[in-house]
Amino acid sequence: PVAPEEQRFCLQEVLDTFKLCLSENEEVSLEHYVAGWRGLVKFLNSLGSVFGFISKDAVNKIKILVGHLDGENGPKYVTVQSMVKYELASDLVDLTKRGNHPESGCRTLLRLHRALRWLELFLERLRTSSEDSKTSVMCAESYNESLAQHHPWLVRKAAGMAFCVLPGRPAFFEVMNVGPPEQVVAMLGEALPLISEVYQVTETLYAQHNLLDLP
Ligand code: 1PX
Repeated sequence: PVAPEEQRFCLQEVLDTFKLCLSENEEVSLEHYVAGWRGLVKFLNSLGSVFGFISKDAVNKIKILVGHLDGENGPKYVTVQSMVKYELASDLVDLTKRGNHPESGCRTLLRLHRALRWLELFLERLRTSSEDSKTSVMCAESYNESLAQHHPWLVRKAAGMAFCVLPGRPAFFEVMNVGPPEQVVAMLGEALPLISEVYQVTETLYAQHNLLDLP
């Protein structure tokens, strides 16, 4: 049985949230960034409980960021730019080794930022894939080129095992609920430049402040 239309998850809507992230002056809205991740987690959960350990970590990080947004210094967390400025100026970031600020916005967002690079690579592979391409292979290749470099052996191993049970391309496109494959490809073509831009703006900001290796 198919769920009523309004309750069905649609990946297009999720990717659209990333559109809202960037303001005209190239600032990244933390609220929309977090909303985008919430949607992605929902999608991941719909793929099955094997991915639970991945979505759990993402949910954790989302919660930390929401905590900052809703906290007494919430206004400082409106954009990623203001967050970086505020946390650095107030010594709220562990810069070289883990210490008093294991839940800084900067280090927490960095983990999601690295995962966004995985998403970019994976979606690009999906977009240009052919009918007989394997989602598990595309996912693993994207992971190895990005996130894996920041993960210890055990996490890489567990991730690799989870990738193996990803549904095949037709079923995967189905869950995305965007329409026929041609429409999925078109949607990805529109969404990807926006995701790339959010990634690049954040990457440049973090590089400028030497924050790309936060413990
Ligand atoms: C059409 C495609 C849409 C797919 C949407 C899928 C959304 C995936 C969301 C993944 C979020 C992963 C966040 C991981 C953050 C992270 O790197 N955390 C590690 C480091 O954090 P720490 O606080 O310890 O410094 C943490 O150790 C992570 C543990 C969990 C394992 C992470 C494996 C990541 C694999 C990412 C690929 C997802 C595969 C989804 C298949 C569609």
